[in-house]
Amino acid sequence: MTRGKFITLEGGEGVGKTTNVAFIKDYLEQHNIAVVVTREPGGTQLAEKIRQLLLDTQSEAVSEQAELLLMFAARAQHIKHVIEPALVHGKWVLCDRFTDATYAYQGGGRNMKVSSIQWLENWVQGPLKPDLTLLLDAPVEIGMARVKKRGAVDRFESEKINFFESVRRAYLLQAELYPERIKLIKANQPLADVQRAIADVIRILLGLSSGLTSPRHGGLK
Ligand code: T5A
Repeated sequence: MTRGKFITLEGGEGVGKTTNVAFIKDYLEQHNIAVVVTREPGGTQLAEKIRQLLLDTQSEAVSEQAELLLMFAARAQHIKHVIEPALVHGKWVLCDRFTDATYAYQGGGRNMKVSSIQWLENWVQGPLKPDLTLLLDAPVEIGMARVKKRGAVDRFESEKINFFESVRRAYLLQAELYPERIKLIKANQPLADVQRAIADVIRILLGLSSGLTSPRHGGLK
């Protein structure tokens, strides 16, 4: 059986990851692809409990090391019980955030050593890497305004603007380092334009397009 593809969606707070996961799922299913939609931190019972601990604003102060290790503990569980089994069975996995988020938030936002993240990535993931990552990018204030409209904020969303600027810079650095895998989508445009740009990229992965992006959409770097 042909192994499925692993697609991740990344970006700062409120850039539209969850909205567009639903769009991509529909798009792939229209092309008769079986898709498993999941998210990080989370995706299994245990990993969802870890997510609650990580996002909870009431808990005691979380040390940076504990935060990093909890992210990878959840990821180890998620890979073993959800991601790998789906890929092996030929399903495509569509994941709302993955390890690029760790480079962005713990590496960029918390200023933790990239070498520690790399070590954990190699240990937990082995050779597993996404086949495609869509990085939705928008100025921090746009994403935060969308998040605040939604109501209560979680532990990460309560951080200061500088934290999110560092997260954004770290994401853009990841995109520069891995241009083959990470495709940058401008998220501060109307949703229909964002989704046209996403569809352009997905078509390439499906082998339905020559790889040329319509300049009209201007969303793919
Ligand atoms: N984290 C995670 C780490 O620190 N390290 C890690 O390794 C990992 C994996 C998880 C938190 O954990 C941290 C990062 C996060 O802080 P989360 O829920 O996955 O939290 O992430 P959030 O960014 O908080 O998710 P959000 O749901 O807030 O944002 P989304 O999914 O990007 O945005 P979405 O789709 O919910 O859209 C927000 C609003 O904007 C509208 C939508 O309709 C919605 O109302 N919208 C648009 N409006 C106008 N124009 C557009 N183009 C729009 N696109 C969406």
